[in-house]
Amino acid sequence: MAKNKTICVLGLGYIGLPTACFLASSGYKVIGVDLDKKKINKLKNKQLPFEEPGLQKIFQKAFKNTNFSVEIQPADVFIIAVPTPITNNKKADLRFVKQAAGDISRVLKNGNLVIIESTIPPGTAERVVLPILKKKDKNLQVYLSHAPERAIPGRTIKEMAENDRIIGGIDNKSAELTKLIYSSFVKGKIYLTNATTAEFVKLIENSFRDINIAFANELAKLCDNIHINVWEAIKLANLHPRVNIHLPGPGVGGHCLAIDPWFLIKRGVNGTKFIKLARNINDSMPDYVVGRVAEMLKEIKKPTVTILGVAYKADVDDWRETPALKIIKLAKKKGWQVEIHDPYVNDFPYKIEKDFKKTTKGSDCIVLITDHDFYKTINPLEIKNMREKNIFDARNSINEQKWQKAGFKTKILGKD
Ligand code: SAJ
Repeated sequence: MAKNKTICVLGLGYIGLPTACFLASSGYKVIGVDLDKKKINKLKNKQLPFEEPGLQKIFQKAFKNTNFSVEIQPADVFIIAVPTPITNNKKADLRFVKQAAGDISRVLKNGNLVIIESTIPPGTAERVVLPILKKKDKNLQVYLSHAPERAIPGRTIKEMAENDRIIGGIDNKSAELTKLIYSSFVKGKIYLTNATTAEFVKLIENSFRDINIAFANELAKLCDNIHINVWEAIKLANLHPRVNIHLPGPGVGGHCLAIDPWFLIKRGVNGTKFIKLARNINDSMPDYVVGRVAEMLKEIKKPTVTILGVAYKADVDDWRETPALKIIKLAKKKGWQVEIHDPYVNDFPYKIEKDFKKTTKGSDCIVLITDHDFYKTINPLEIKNMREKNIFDARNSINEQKWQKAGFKTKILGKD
């Protein structure tokens, strides 16, 4: 597709914004649309609304080819990159996708291409989005595809350019046209299929990882019972050429693994027992962590705990679906006083202290939830203001000997 075409990207979040930047810096005219006025104003002022390694560089390169707006505008190609949350009863909440499709339908012209990046349940492009796009005119020629993203937060820019991609069209031409757009910046291979298969593939990728982590979490619980070290056991098992067990932790967070498997679970004819079981195991981890910490604190009346890290994973500022939130709520329910530290996260439901030393004052236990690199720089010898020196590490991130030498009683998840 000629680079003089205009591409309108709806939703300027962790995926939409980098995608818009990649397309604009490879020569397309891009209109970035987001309902958040504050975000649009920031972008217009050349400021990024969130941090991601490498984003600043492509944002600067893209700026001259990009317009930011809260209003949809006519274009040749539309990319939907809005969130798909889950409802309270764990069904895909397609509100934002439907709204984006409705907005596009107002400006859609014959021969336009619509690409859905947002993660959606199988069949959504054909059965939900297409009818909305054609609502006004059933005879309108619309090309429609699903091009699910595969980039991991923290490495989004690198992976968006380098990973292979799957593109599924409602017909061959839709898939081919989408491939042309993405090959302007994707260096990996692009494989074409139909829209429903692409929707399914995205969901099984994330479910695979969720199930693998659930297995690791179950192993951690087992090892606590058998009194061996799960981290060592997994490392040794992974030396087998066909074994690749993921790592245990305080639970699975983020906007992908904690949500996407539900889109499959809800479609199972007789229930998708395996995927659901994995979700339940991972969701049980915050409770398990609090139980282990409670064992450490059983002699202490009205304990104070210091939570280190509320981001859903290391070195990001994203706390969506973070297990830390459940852990904090459970700790408070037990009557513990909770102090919270995170070097990156802001706008959290609870107060986050940025000065690490303040959070350990009078504390009875440090509970390390997110293994930010920052925490590896802490010298335990310098922590002198705690009431009791305990640390529970849910990520196997600390140097245990160093902390023990500094007088700490240590416990590591799965290493009892
Ligand atoms: N986690 C573990 N143990 C592990 C790996 C991760 O407990 O061994 C936890 C993390 O701490 C975090 C959660 O799982 O709480 C998810 O983190 P992640 O790094 O596994 O994945 P995300 O959610 O950041 O990104 C995933 C990726 N999917 C896969 O690797 C299959 C990414 O490629 C997708 O693009 C992204 O979901 C998405 O947007 O769907």
